[in-house]
Amino acid sequence: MSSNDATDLILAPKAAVVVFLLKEKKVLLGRRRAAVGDSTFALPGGNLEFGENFEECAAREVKEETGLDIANIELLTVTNNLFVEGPKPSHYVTIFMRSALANPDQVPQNIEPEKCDGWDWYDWDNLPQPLFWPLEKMVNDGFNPFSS
Ligand code: 8DG
Ligand code: MG
Repeated sequence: MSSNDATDLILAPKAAVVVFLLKEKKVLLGRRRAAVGDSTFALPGGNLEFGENFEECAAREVKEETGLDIANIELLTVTNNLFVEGPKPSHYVTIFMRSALANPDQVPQNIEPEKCDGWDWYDWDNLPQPLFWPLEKMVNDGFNPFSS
């Protein structure tokens, strides 16, 4: 198949940047409203836009989805995820960042209620269920954003 084939473009892998926003021993999660991972708890984040670096994308997505300003943004790890459960398959290279709040007194707002039921802080040792499966897989594999 030629790389100019329209089917190739539609099914091309994409890059997403998602953020472990940490506060004390807690992480910020929201329950998704989406074709992929509906009703599961996930990190804030979204598609990397043309020309952005990972830190810029992390800060933009967190701001767009929660209203929060973040600081100390660092790259943690990358996973490769194929989503076949929805009506349209998708393939994401998911880039996981870590950050802190720019100002610890900020409170998350649910700015995109059509995409999320709401944001809250959850103890890393007592995470809500069900987690979005890419996150669940990392947790089951022993990944810890506090010690990475
Ligand atoms: P955008 O239009 O604002 O750019 O994107 P979005 O609507 O916010 O995208 P998203 O679904 O929240 O994130 C893009 C993809 O990232 C998602 O379809 C699958 C992948 N992804 C993971 N793990 C996680 C996660 O924990 N949270 C989020 N939000 N996305 C994740 O692999
Ligand atoms: Mg998102």
